[in-house]
Amino acid sequence: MNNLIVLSTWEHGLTVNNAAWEVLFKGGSSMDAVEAGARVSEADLKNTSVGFGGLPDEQGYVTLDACVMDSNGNAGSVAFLQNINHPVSVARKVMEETKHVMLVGEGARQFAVSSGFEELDLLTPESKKAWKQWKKHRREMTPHETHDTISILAQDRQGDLAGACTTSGWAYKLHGRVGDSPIIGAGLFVDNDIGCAAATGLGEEVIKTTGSFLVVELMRQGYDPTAACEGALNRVIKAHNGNPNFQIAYIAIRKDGKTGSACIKGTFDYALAKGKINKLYKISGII
Ligand code: SD4
Repeated sequence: MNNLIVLSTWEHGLTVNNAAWEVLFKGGSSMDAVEAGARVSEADLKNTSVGFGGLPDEQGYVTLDACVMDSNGNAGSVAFLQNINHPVSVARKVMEETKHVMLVGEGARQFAVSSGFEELDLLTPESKKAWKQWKKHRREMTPHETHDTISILAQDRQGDLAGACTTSGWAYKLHGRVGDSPIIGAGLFVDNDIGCAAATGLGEEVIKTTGSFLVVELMRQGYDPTAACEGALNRVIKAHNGNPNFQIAYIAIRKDGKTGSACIKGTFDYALAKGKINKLYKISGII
């Protein structure tokens, strides 16, 4: 029997992990676990980077990105989705019930509604107030400032791996902007023979380096999970002449259950549930 593992981004990963762990503990699959975990964050009104209560784009629209990938290499994703509370579950439905991997915008919304998802206004009075305040100065925010994207990875009793990402993305982004979180290979990648990885931080730079895929490929080459995360970050650092002024962090689980993480600069918190202990870890940047 395998050790159960849940690994997720940021401090609120602790509550996310609890929900995922409960699923694993009852014998559920890693896919069921990561979806259950991600949904906790999506429903959390205090989290202004994910789902309901997420900060809007510059025009005041909350637009959501999410994806899932399972142990069979199946993937599903939604991007620029509006008025639907649980994009991670819509992404799973895209994976399981369509011939496609990715649905975006109005088409994704229509698919969600026809699949029985409830429509609601995701802009809370608090987020609306913050957006109105922001409009007065229009200062550019970085994902590092509004950094609560949930990326979650899990390994179940069978040793099978799965992952999910869900976010409202870069606060006050251009209308139509899509980040790394719904892009398979960028925000998330799972190879059940090797391991899985997921990202948080400046999505544009994660996309340009196909970050999570790269972390998994480095593990395939023999890098340990933390070294693989560092290797992927070093590509970004090199592209920015050794001194990028933004944050990216990766989390990774190798097939043998070893976990790892790395971030570019400052600090990054991740939550790891393993061997019945669910704990927050703080790491420092590699530059
Ligand atoms: C994005 N990667 O949309 C997301 C933002 C993020 O923590 O991770 N924030 O670019």
